[in-house]
Parts: sequence; structure tokens; C-alpha cells
Amino acid sequence: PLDTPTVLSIQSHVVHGYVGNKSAIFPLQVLGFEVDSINTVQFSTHTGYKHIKGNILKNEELEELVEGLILNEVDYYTHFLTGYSRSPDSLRQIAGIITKLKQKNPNLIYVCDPVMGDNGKMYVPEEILPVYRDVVVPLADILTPNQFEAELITGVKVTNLDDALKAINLLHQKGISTVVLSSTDLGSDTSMIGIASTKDSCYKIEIPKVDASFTGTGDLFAALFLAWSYKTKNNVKETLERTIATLQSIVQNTYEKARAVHPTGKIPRALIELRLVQNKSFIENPTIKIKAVEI
Ligand code: PLP
Ligand code: PXL
Repeated sequence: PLDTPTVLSIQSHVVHGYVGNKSAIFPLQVLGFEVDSINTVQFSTHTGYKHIKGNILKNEELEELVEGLILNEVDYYTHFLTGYSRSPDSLRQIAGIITKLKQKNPNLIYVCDPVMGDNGKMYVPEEILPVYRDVVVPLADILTPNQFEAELITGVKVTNLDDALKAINLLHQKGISTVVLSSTDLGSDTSMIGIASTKDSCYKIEIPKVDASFTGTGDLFAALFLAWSYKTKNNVKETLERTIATLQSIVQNTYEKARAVHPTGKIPRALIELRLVQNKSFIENPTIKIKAVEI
């Protein structure tokens, strides 16, 4: 075992902006993690932009990169992090990789963000769902779906807090020790609710809405949650509070700066890229303004 927690993060790379590995690596490094990263795609920007250019890593190429880590005996990881994937085959491969990494470290923590959609709409192919549900999700130690993704995986429609707890308990029954609903519409007009649950305790937190659509916030959430789970020794209340504190600082600062340039109307995508670098101090030292409440 090493003195520094070490993550293997398999996610997207974008040349410009912050989604996938670009929104996970810097915060993890700032919080003291070694991060080994494999890029599942290399695109100019995230796919919300008008022109999508770049390459997708082939399954054989992913296999080869992992083989190299194993052959060189640098495949000891404390954490494994995955996010957005569009191919059922590459997800099945992820399941195989976890099995291999666990041979080297049986205590490996797998943090799975089962990215499938938001607000009732899937933005990955439908064939992804059974692979997450039946193959990948059961391997997760920490799962970070949003409300819609939790509904897809469990088949429970979430319209109130009891439904959310029912979905969470079904996920615990699949063997997942920490289940986090990164966002739900169970708040007020001006807020979302986040929920984090272990077998011992469950907390909710109110997340103020910001009037813009960010990309990469889910990826940042998963990375921050991973980091603080480790640093607080699985204190789920503190982890949730710190994660949301940093996320809110970054999102609000990004919004304010964008609004200063673009005072009215819908903010252009390029102005709303997460300002991670500029908010490094809020990653290192989250200012907790909103407390999590036990439920
Ligand atoms: N956007 C904001 C402003 C958030 O605070 C959060 C989570 O707390 C999210 C997005 C994450 O939601 P999702 O997982 O649906 O991207
Ligand atoms: O944040 C998810 C994400 C990851 N990777 C790529 C994306 C997006 C969201 O748009 O485009 C390439």
C-alpha cells in the first residue's frame, strides 16, 4: 500500500473546457490524490457544442492500456472512478477491469457515476441501461446517480422523499454501501435536494439552483465525493456538505463571471465552462454554508 491515495479514472477528455477527466483530475490532485487517467474519448469540447470533433478510444486500445499497467505492475489503486460512457461493450469491459484491479487491491473502492440522462431524458443509447443495472452497478462501492438515473436503475418512480428512500434501499440491497442522489427535484422552486446514504445513516442537503445549465457538474460531484469520503473516513454527512460547498462555490462563481460578460438572456456555452482553476482554494477548503440534515 502507498502513502498517497491513488485513483484510476476512466472518463472523457476534452481539449477545451471541463467535463469527464478534465473536471475530475484537477480537484482530485488538489485534494492530494495521485490520478492515473485513461481517456475514453478525446473531443475538442463537450458534446453540447455545435461541432463535435475528435476520437473515441477503441475497446482493444482500452484493453491494451490496462494490460500495460498490469504487466508493469503499476496497477495498485485505492480508488477506481468511471463516468459517461456511450457503449455497452466498453461498460462490460469496465466490469472486467474492476475484477482485475481488485486482484491487486481487494479493498479497492469503485466510485460509479452511472451517467445516462437527466430530467426524464436519456442521452446515451438505451442498451446501456441493462449493462449498468445488471453488470456494473452491483460492483460499485459508491454510486452517484441523479434522480432520473436512480429511477432507471431501480424502476422506482421518485415523486417524494419516501420514493427516493425506497430507490436508495433497493440499491443498498444490491450491495452498494454508499448511495448518493446527486440531485433531485424534491426541493422548492429555487432548490434541489441531494441525498447521501449508507447502511447506518442517511442525510439530505438543500442545493440552491443557479439559473444556467452547466456541464461537467455531475463529474465534478463524483470526484469531490470520492475525495471527501476518503479524507473524512466515510463520514457521509461531512462528505456531502463539503462536496456541495465546493460545487456551489464553483457554480456560483462561474455564473457570476458569465453574467458580467453576458448580462441578459441565455448564457452561451463557452462562457459557462466550470471555473475550477480560479476556485482552487474552494476545492482545498470548502466553506460549508449549507448543513446536511439526517433523515
Ligand atoms: N448542478 C448543480 C448546480 C449541482 O449542485 C449538482 C449536484 O449537486 C449537480 C448539477 C449534479 O447533478 P447531476 O448529477 O444531475 O448532474
Ligand atoms: O459531463 C458528461 C460528459 C462527458 N463527456 C463528454 C460530454 C459530457 C457531457 O456533455 O460531452 C464528451
